[in-house]
Amino acid sequence: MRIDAIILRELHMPLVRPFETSFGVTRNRRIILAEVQSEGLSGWGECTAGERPFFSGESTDSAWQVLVQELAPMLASESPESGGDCPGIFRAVRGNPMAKAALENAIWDLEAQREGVSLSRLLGGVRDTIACGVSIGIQSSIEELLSVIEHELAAGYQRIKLKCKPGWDVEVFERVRSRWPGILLSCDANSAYRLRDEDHLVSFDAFDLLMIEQPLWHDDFYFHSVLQRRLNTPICLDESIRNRRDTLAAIEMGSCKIINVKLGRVGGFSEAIAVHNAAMERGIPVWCGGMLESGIGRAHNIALSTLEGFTLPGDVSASARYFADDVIEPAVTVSEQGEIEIPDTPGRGYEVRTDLIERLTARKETIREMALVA
Ligand code: OSB
Ligand code: MG
Repeated sequence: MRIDAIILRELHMPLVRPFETSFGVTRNRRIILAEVQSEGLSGWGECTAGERPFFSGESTDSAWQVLVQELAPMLASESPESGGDCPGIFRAVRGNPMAKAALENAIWDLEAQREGVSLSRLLGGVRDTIACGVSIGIQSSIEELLSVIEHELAAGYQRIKLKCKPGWDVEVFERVRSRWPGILLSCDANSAYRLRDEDHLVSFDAFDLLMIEQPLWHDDFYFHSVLQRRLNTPICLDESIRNRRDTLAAIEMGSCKIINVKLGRVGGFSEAIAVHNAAMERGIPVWCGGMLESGIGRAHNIALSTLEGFTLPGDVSASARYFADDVIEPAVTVSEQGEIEIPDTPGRGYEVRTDLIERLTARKETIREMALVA
């Protein structure tokens, strides 16, 4: 496909409520969207970098720089046939997976539109609904948390994930479990613990958690394998898993029993499918993580979640939990059974609200192939 133009926009989108993790609080998202125009069609992708480099080394500003200076010019001078060509096109740039994913995923969206199939179908998805869970941030009190959980369970969500950190863990789990003994409950530490906390982490086994997500260092496999040998609760790796090789290493070492797949963290749909396949072949369940995405990234997460190995409820939930006004139409909604229905129209399956996007845009850059001067 010929690339006519790549339009990068940074949108400012306030969250409906602050989201607190062990690494900080997010109130206002600064989201980069990539629009790739080709032969009359627009493909859209989202960069899931955070405002500050606290989840990974990427941030909105670092990704913007790499997209404008390096990745968009590289893509604009190529004619990819499919999203699967993008990792090769971007190979010279090390790291920066979230920036790369914004462009690669836009090409997958374009490809699905050109083929007249849904993105889910193009990826090889096998489901027409997906199971949804919620990730609940650290709250100002346990009472407050209990009321948030009550609200999410009433809405139908199938799994509750609690953000945790030292000082916001066992007491919280005790109160939640005594109120709801049977729900699917998990926790996510975002690397808040160290090996000296091993006995403390082993005490989490009392709460019948579905998993403990990324308890130790963001880049570690070995010490997670040591911890996993002492824990009955499955460890799920998020931050550590950057690609298929990491997936193989983690499984072989016994660092985890479950994997969280995030499109941005692994650099786009190609690598996400490779991670999924490697895990599924080895009997390791995966689920789709979230990064407080706008509707574009959310639509992509929904399509990814339809692959066969996504057997656990993901952190993919309704648009309204994040934003008063989402950039897609219809907004993502979740049924009383806690499911999202997969759209079957060509491409991402949700219309892009370009007027709203223009209003939310704080900076914008258009990249075209450099005209050859005779
Ligand atoms: O670790 O899964 C995480 C949000 C921002 C950064 C990291 C994470 C998260 C979430 C929220 O848990 C998932 C979501 O609801 O989008
Ligand atoms: Mg996580």
